[in-house]
Amino acid sequence: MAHELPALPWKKDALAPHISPETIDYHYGKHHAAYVTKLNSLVEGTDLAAKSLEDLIKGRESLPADKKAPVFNNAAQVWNHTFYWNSMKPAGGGLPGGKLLDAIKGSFGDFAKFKTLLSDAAAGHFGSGWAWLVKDGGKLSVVTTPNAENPLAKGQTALLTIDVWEHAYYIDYRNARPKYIEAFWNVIDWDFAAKNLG
Ligand code: MN3
Repeated sequence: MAHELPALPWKKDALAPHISPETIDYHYGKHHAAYVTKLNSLVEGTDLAAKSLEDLIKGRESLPADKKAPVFNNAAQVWNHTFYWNSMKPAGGGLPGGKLLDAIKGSFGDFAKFKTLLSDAAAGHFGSGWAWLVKDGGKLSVVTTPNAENPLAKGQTALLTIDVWEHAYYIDYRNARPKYIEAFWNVIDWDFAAKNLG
Protein backbone atom coordinates (compact mmCIF):
# COMPACT_ATOMS: atom_id res chain seq x y z
CA MET A 1 0.00 0.00 0.00
CA ALA A 2 1.70 3.18 -1.16
CA HIS A 3 1.56 6.29 1.00
CA GLU A 4 -0.84 8.92 -0.29
CA LEU A 5 -1.03 12.68 -0.12
CA PRO A 6 -4.07 13.28 2.11
CA ALA A 7 -6.68 15.79 0.98
CA LEU A 8 -6.48 19.21 2.63
CA PRO A 9 -9.09 19.70 5.38
CA TRP A 10 -10.23 22.99 3.73
CA LYS A 11 -10.16 24.72 0.32
CA LYS A 12 -6.77 26.09 -0.68
CA ASP A 13 -7.96 29.70 -0.55
CA ALA A 14 -9.66 29.25 2.83
CA LEU A 15 -6.80 30.57 4.98
CA ALA A 16 -6.37 33.84 3.05
CA PRO A 17 -5.34 36.52 3.76
CA HIS A 18 -3.20 34.87 6.45
CA ILE A 19 -1.85 32.16 4.17
CA SER A 20 -2.38 32.60 0.43
CA PRO A 21 -3.63 29.97 -2.02
CA GLU A 22 -0.30 30.35 -3.84
CA THR A 23 1.56 29.28 -0.71
CA ILE A 24 -0.77 26.29 -0.34
CA ASP A 25 -0.25 25.41 -4.01
CA TYR A 26 3.50 25.18 -3.49
CA HIS A 27 3.62 23.98 0.09
CA TYR A 28 1.00 21.25 -0.26
CA GLY A 29 1.03 20.63 -4.01
CA LYS A 30 4.83 20.61 -4.41
CA HIS A 31 6.64 20.19 -1.08
CA HIS A 32 4.26 17.88 0.77
CA ALA A 33 3.57 15.90 -2.40
CA ALA A 34 7.31 15.51 -3.05
CA TYR A 35 7.88 13.97 0.40
CA VAL A 36 5.14 11.41 -0.34
CA THR A 37 6.62 10.55 -3.75
CA LYS A 38 10.15 10.30 -2.35
CA LEU A 39 9.06 8.11 0.57
CA ASN A 40 7.25 5.74 -1.77
CA SER A 41 10.30 5.48 -4.02
CA LEU A 42 12.48 4.63 -0.98
CA VAL A 43 10.26 1.89 0.47
CA GLU A 44 8.78 0.37 -2.72
CA GLY A 45 9.63 -3.31 -3.05
CA THR A 46 11.19 -3.52 0.44
CA ASP A 47 9.97 -4.77 3.85
CA LEU A 48 9.36 -1.14 4.76
CA ALA A 49 6.54 -0.79 2.22
CA ALA A 50 3.99 -2.31 4.61
CA LYS A 51 4.87 -0.01 7.52
CA SER A 52 2.77 2.99 8.52
CA LEU A 53 4.25 6.47 8.82
CA GLU A 54 4.12 6.16 12.62
CA ASP A 55 5.98 2.83 12.50
CA LEU A 56 8.69 4.29 10.28
CA ILE A 57 9.07 7.36 12.54
CA LYS A 58 9.04 5.55 15.88
CA GLY A 59 11.06 2.64 14.51
CA ARG A 60 13.84 4.80 13.12
CA GLU A 61 16.57 2.85 14.93
CA SER A 62 15.54 -0.39 13.25
CA LEU A 63 15.54 1.04 9.71
CA PRO A 64 18.30 -0.31 7.43
CA ALA A 65 21.42 1.82 7.86
CA ASP A 66 21.68 2.86 4.22
CA LYS A 67 18.10 4.19 4.22
CA LYS A 68 17.68 5.33 7.83
CA ALA A 69 18.04 9.09 7.28
CA PRO A 70 16.06 9.47 4.04
CA VAL A 71 13.21 7.15 5.11
CA PHE A 72 12.89 8.86 8.50
CA ASN A 73 13.13 12.35 7.03
CA ASN A 74 10.54 11.79 4.31
CA ALA A 75 8.13 9.81 6.52
CA ALA A 76 8.34 12.45 9.26
CA GLN A 77 7.87 15.29 6.76
CA VAL A 78 4.76 13.59 5.34
CA TRP A 79 3.37 13.19 8.88
CA ASN A 80 4.40 16.70 10.00
CA HIS A 81 2.73 18.40 7.05
CA THR A 82 -0.54 16.51 7.43
CA PHE A 83 -0.47 17.46 11.12
CA TYR A 84 0.25 21.09 10.22
CA TRP A 85 -2.70 21.36 7.78
CA ASN A 86 -4.95 19.98 10.49
CA SER A 87 -3.58 22.49 13.01
CA MET A 88 -5.25 25.24 10.97
CA LYS A 89 -8.75 26.14 9.81
CA PRO A 90 -10.48 29.18 8.30
CA ALA A 91 -11.75 31.58 10.97
CA GLY A 92 -9.70 29.78 13.59
CA GLY A 93 -7.69 31.36 16.37
CA GLY A 94 -9.15 32.96 19.46
CA LEU A 95 -9.00 30.98 22.68
CA PRO A 96 -9.09 27.20 23.10
CA GLY A 97 -11.97 25.56 24.92
CA GLY A 98 -12.20 24.74 28.64
CA LYS A 99 -10.04 21.67 29.21
CA LEU A 100 -7.21 22.75 26.88
CA LEU A 101 -7.30 26.33 28.16
CA ASP A 102 -7.05 25.00 31.72
CA ALA A 103 -4.09 22.81 30.74
CA ILE A 104 -2.38 25.82 29.11
CA LYS A 105 -2.95 27.93 32.22
CA GLY A 106 -1.70 25.10 34.42
CA SER A 107 1.49 24.68 32.42
CA PHE A 108 2.34 28.24 31.34
CA GLY A 109 0.55 30.53 33.83
CA ASP A 110 -1.82 32.18 31.37
CA PHE A 111 -2.70 32.16 27.67
CA ALA A 112 -0.74 35.34 26.88
CA LYS A 113 2.46 33.84 28.32
CA PHE A 114 1.93 30.69 26.26
CA LYS A 115 1.34 32.75 23.11
CA THR A 116 4.58 34.66 23.65
CA LEU A 117 6.50 31.47 24.41
CA LEU A 118 5.32 29.64 21.27
CA SER A 119 5.74 32.72 19.05
CA ASP A 120 9.27 33.37 20.33
CA ALA A 121 10.24 29.72 19.99
CA ALA A 122 8.96 29.61 16.39
CA ALA A 123 10.59 32.91 15.45
CA GLY A 124 13.87 32.07 17.18
CA HIS A 125 14.34 28.55 15.84
CA PHE A 126 17.49 28.65 13.75
CA GLY A 127 17.00 27.40 10.21
CA SER A 128 14.38 24.92 9.03
CA GLY A 129 12.11 23.12 11.45
CA TRP A 130 8.91 23.13 13.46
CA ALA A 131 7.50 24.66 16.62
CA TRP A 132 5.08 22.53 18.62
CA LEU A 133 2.72 22.52 21.55
CA VAL A 134 3.17 19.07 23.08
CA LYS A 135 2.00 17.00 26.01
CA ASP A 136 5.03 15.54 27.75
CA GLY A 137 4.19 13.45 30.79
CA GLY A 138 1.42 15.30 32.61
CA LYS A 139 2.41 18.75 31.39
CA LEU A 140 2.17 20.84 28.23
CA SER A 141 5.31 22.34 26.80
CA VAL A 142 6.56 24.26 23.79
CA VAL A 143 9.36 22.64 21.81
CA THR A 144 11.05 23.18 18.48
CA THR A 145 12.53 20.49 16.26
CA PRO A 146 15.06 20.88 13.43
CA ASN A 147 14.40 19.75 9.85
CA ALA A 148 12.05 16.72 9.86
CA GLU A 149 12.33 15.85 13.57
CA ASN A 150 9.06 15.59 15.46
CA PRO A 151 7.74 14.96 18.98
CA LEU A 152 6.32 11.56 18.03
CA ALA A 153 9.88 10.27 17.68
CA LYS A 154 10.59 11.46 21.24
CA GLY A 155 7.54 9.88 22.87
CA GLN A 156 5.73 13.22 23.27
CA THR A 157 2.15 13.85 22.13
CA ALA A 158 1.85 16.65 19.57
CA LEU A 159 -1.16 18.95 19.98
CA LEU A 160 -0.35 21.66 17.42
CA THR A 161 2.46 22.67 15.07
CA ILE A 162 3.82 25.64 13.10
CA ASP A 163 6.00 24.89 10.10
CA VAL A 164 8.90 27.36 10.19
CA TRP A 165 10.68 26.16 7.05
CA GLU A 166 11.04 29.15 4.71
CA HIS A 167 8.76 27.49 2.15
CA ALA A 168 5.88 27.92 4.64
CA TYR A 169 6.00 31.72 4.50
CA TYR A 170 8.39 33.06 1.87
CA ILE A 171 5.75 33.71 -0.81
CA ASP A 172 3.49 35.64 1.57
CA TYR A 173 5.89 37.24 4.02
CA ARG A 174 9.33 36.93 2.36
CA ASN A 175 11.91 36.78 5.16
CA ALA A 176 9.55 38.10 7.87
CA ARG A 177 8.96 34.88 9.79
CA PRO A 178 7.47 36.73 12.82
CA LYS A 179 4.70 38.19 10.59
CA TYR A 180 3.77 34.69 9.43
CA ILE A 181 3.73 33.48 13.02
CA GLU A 182 1.47 36.38 14.05
CA ALA A 183 -0.88 35.48 11.19
CA PHE A 184 -0.86 31.82 12.24
CA TRP A 185 -2.67 32.76 15.49
CA ASN A 186 -5.71 33.69 13.35
CA VAL A 187 -6.03 30.24 11.80
CA ILE A 188 -5.24 27.85 14.67
CA ASP A 189 -7.75 25.01 14.95
CA TRP A 190 -8.08 24.69 18.71
CA ASP A 191 -10.58 21.84 18.33
CA PHE A 192 -7.84 19.79 16.66
CA ALA A 193 -5.40 20.58 19.48
CA ALA A 194 -8.05 19.71 22.09
CA LYS A 195 -8.73 16.39 20.37
CA ASN A 196 -5.01 15.57 20.51
CA LEU A 197 -4.94 16.42 24.23
CA GLY A 198 -7.54 13.68 24.65
MN1 MN3 B 1 6.72 22.60 5.04
